[in-house]
Amino acid sequence: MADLKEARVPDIGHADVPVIEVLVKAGDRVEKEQSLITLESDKATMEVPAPFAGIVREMKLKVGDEVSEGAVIALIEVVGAADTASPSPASGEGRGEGAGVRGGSDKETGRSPAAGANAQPTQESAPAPAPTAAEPKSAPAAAPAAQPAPAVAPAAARPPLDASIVMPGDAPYASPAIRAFARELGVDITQVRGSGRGGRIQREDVSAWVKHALASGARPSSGASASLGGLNLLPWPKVDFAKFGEIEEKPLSRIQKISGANLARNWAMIPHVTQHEDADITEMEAFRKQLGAENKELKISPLVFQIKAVVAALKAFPQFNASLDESGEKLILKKYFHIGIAVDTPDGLVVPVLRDCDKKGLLELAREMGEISKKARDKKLGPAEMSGGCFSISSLGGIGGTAFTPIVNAPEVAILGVSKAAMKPVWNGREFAPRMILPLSLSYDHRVIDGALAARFASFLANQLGDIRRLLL
Ligand code: CAO
Repeated sequence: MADLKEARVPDIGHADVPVIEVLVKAGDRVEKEQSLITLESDKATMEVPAPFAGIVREMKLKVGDEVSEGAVIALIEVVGAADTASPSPASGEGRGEGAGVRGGSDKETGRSPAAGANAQPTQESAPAPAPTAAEPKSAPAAAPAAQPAPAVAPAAARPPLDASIVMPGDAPYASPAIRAFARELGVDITQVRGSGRGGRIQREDVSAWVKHALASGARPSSGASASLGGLNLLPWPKVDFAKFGEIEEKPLSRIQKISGANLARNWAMIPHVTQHEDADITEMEAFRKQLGAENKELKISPLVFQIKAVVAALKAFPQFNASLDESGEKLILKKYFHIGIAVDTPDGLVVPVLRDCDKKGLLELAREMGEISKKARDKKLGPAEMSGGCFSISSLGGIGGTAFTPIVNAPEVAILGVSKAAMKPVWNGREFAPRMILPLSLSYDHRVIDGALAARFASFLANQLGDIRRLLL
C-alpha cells in the first residue's frame, strides 16, 4: 500500500512568505533533502528540501502562494524505510499532533511497506537512532552501524532555515539549488544572466549558458568563448579605498550596467585586432562645409560621409557585413546595410541603428542622425531602434584623440573608431602640403577576418573618404 506523507513548510522564521519557484511536480521522484520549493522573504530566498525520499503524488502549492510554518507543500509517496528514517526537521519533517515541523513521531510512517519489509520500526518514530547492521537500507547520509549518526541527529538540534545564510543579499540572484546546479556544471554563476522575475537566475539560464559555451567551444578558433566560465581569473581586488582618503559612492546607471556586461563579454570572447589608417578628408571637408551652408537646418556631420564610405566598403568586402552563427560553424552574410552609431549620453553609451544606409543620401542620413542622437540623449530609443545593426561606427572625433581601440559590438564582426581630424603636413612628391587627416581605427573579430583583409578594408575606406566621388560608384 502506498504510504502518502505530507511534506510541510518548516520553521522559516517568517509568516506569509511567497512561493517563487516550484521545483518538482507530481510524478517526480525526489531524494531526501532535494529542494521542493523556493520561498522568498523580504530579506532573501530559501529552498525547502524534501523531508524524505519518495514520489511526489500531489503538489499542494503553486508560485504566488504565501506560506507559513506547517503549510503542506506536497503529498509524497514514501519509498524505502531508510529514506523515511532520517527526519529533516529543518525541512518540515513529520506532521504528528503537536510535532510541528521539528520532527517527532509520525504514526503513518509505520505503514511504510519498505519499513515493514526490513521489519524495523521506522526510525522516524525515534528521533536519533543509530542504524544497525540489520538495516541495510539505511540512507547513505547515515553514519555506519554502531556510530551515532549526525545525519539523523535529534530534530531539535537543527535550527530553522536561515534565509540570510542561504542567500546572502549581495550574491547573484539564484536559489541554492540553482547554485548547486551551476557548481555541478562548473559554471561561474556570476556570468549567468537571469531571465526570471527581477533578474533571478533560473535552471534554464544556467543550461542556456552552458549550451552557448559549448557551442562557442565547437569553433576551433574560439577557445576564448569556450572557456569564458573557466578563465580562472584572480578574484577582483577588494580594496578599502576609504582607508586611503575621502571617497564617494555612485551607483552605475542601468545603461552602464547593461553595456558594461556586453562590452566585457565581447572583449573576453572576441579576439580583437585593431587596424589603424589615415584618410585624407581635405576635399570631403570642403564639400561638407558647402553642403552645411546650403542646408542650414541640418547638421551635416562628418559621420554621414563615414557611413556612406562604410557601406561601400561592406559591399566590397561582404565578410565584414556578417555574423558568426551560434554554432560558430558558419557565417551569416547580410544583404542589408544597417549601421549602428555609438552615441554618448549622460547615462552611458547606446548604439542606435540607422537602417538601409545604402538607400539613403547624405542629407537623409544627416536628418536621421540628428533625430536618433536626440532620441538617445532624451532616453526615448526603443529596443527596435537599437537592434539589427551590421556594423558600428564609434566617433570620438568631436572630442579628440588620435587613435583608440573600439570594442566589436557582437554579433557584428567589426567596428570603425573615428578620432579627431587634424591638419597635417603631407608629402605630395614635391613638397609638404597641409591636408586634413582623419584617423581611423578598425577593430575586427580575428576569427572571421584576417589581418590582410582588414588592411584592405581600411585602405578602401580611406580611399572612399579621400575621394568621395567614389561613393557614387
Ligand atoms: N574630427 C574633427 N571634428 C569632428 C569629427 C572628427 N572626426 N567628427 C565630428 N567633428 C566635429 C563636428 O563637425 C562638430 O563640429 P561643429 O560643431 O563645428 O559642427 C563637432 O566635432 C562636434 O560633433 P558631435 O560629436 O556633436 O557630432 P557628430 O555628428 O560628429 O557625432 C555622435 C555625433 C552622436 C556620434 C556624437 O555626439 C557622440 O556621441 N560621440 C561619442 C561616441 C562615443 O562615445 N564613442 C565611444 C564608444 S566606446 O566608449
